[in-house]
Amino acid sequence: MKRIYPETDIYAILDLNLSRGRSNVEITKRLLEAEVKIIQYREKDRKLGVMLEECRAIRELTRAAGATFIVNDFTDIALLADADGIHVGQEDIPLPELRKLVGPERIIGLSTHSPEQARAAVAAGADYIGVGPIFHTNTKKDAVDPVGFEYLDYVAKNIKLPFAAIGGIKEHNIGAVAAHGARCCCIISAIVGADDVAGAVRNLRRAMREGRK
Ligand code: TZP
Ligand code: MG
Repeated sequence: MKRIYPETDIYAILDLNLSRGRSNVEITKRLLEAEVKIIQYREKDRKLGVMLEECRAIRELTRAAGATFIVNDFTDIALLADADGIHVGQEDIPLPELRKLVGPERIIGLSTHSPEQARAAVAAGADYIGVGPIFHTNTKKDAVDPVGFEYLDYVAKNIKLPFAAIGGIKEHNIGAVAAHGARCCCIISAIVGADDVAGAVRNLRRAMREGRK
């Protein structure tokens, strides 16, 4: 069965380094309490065995809660943990090749930074795209320069795929991102770095609703 990329407002990405001593499983529980419907596992330098174990635990929790689970970069871990999908960047395995590995049913997400990349993502069969970085972020060390609202406006107007705005999105600026047409925002530090993770999600949602008006 084709996995569903849900229509939702917040897409949370896990990051152990920013989680203030709490495990990815612990943060996942807080996110699910807050009814977050998409969670991505994005660890770059943990042991593969540890990643698999964590992803299996997160898979069980997200499945029980009816949430979508995406794994960044590691196709082997995504398949072994039965994640709903995989998220990759522009310099990773090209989409047609990736599709051969993950099959037609799993979700493929692709990070994009320009109108050309968005159009290419549609042509290559992405199920959703990341759009950003909208603002400066310290979370991703090799992030390209912020694309600002111009690219977001382009996607909101011209691209039919679901998309999530990403990069430096916080409570004080998420309203503006929503006002520029982002129905879903992808967030790391402002969520996993918060003392009260569920409270941070609530506040982000409220600010997003205000921005849409
Ligand atoms: N891709 C583009 S920006 C980014 C990623 C993974 C990091 C977003 O993290 P934050 O903390 O929400 O700025
Ligand atoms: Mg990548």
